[in-house]
Amino acid sequence: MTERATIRTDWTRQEVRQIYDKPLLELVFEAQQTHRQHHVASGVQLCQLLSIKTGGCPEDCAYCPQSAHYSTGLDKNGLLALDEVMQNARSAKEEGVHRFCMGAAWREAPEGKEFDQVLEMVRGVSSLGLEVCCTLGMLTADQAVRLAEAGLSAYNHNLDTSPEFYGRIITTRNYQDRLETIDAVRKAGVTVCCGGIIGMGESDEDRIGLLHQLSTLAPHPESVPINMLVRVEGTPLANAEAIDPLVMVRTIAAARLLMPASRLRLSAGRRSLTREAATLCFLAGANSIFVGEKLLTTPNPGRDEDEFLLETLSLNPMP
Ligand code: SAM
Ligand code: DTB
Ligand code: SF4
Repeated sequence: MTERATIRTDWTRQEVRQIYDKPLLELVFEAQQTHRQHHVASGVQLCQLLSIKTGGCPEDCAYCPQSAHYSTGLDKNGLLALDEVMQNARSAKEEGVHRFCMGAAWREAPEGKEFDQVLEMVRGVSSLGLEVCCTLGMLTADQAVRLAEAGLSAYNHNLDTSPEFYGRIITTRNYQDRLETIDAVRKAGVTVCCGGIIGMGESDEDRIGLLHQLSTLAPHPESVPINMLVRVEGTPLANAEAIDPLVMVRTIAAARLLMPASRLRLSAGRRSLTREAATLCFLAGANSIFVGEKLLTTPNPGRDEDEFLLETLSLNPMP
């Protein structure tokens, strides 16, 4: 390996803008160079999602099919039983999945019996030798510690967009709430998974703002999911204008240069990317994907399709 790019958490917004605004081919080239200094170029992490509590969420996130504020025709479901979660996790493991991520449509993780059940799920999944991640909404410091003790590897909590655009997407919580949960996760010794969504009608400057926020978290989130909005009928963003896939490529490449050692996950929205666009995302530094027919509630490419893609690109799933 050649000399590694230093990892900085003191980026100015102007520096982030300069990187984001580079000519696309130059940006992707530099991102791939940095990628190779910090990662095995042919490696990809496969993650699988499971919605352990679906729908009826009190938050009003404009993109989300699970918000109780919108009628999306989604079937609601209370907390799944441990058995069902374990069955899912076992088959994910058999399919070569490396990280299993459990998501719940909560504003904040509950106290009491339900939280104890989640801790059981974390213990169970971790006992299979899988990395285990949860995304349960806001956490207290104490809940973060209890999740850590149960064996949680990572906690997903996205900043979603720039601080300026945030209020246009969500009104029931603020940016500071998000930062506080991320801080609690970090202090509990759990790795942080934090990223955002593009294609919500935000501007380049908002994407720059998001990247600036993520890349000045110290230390950087170990994993950064970049989601492309999945437009769901019934949500306020159902008719948002489709985003140019090359904006996704640009955002990933900039993220790679800003956070050289983080794992960048090409997350929601892959069904709207061609094989060629996905290839450019990998070239720009993406090295993780969600596999399986479903994300939390919306469809994802099938396993056959993904295997064909990884084989074509000679990408090897992390053991
Ligand atoms: N309720 C918890 C929370 O919001 O933190 C956890 C579950 S929530 C569904 C997890 C993440 O999924 C959100 O932060 C958002 O970034 C992403 N997400 C939700 N709906 C999406 C959509 N339609 N398209 C793309 N990403 C989406
Ligand atoms: C993340 O950033 N993307 C995943 C995971 N973290 C939890 C969720 C995507 C959800 C897409 C909409 C759905 O399937 O409900
Ligand atoms: Fe609730 Fe999370 Fe969906 Fe927002 S993104 S409505 S918090 S489930």
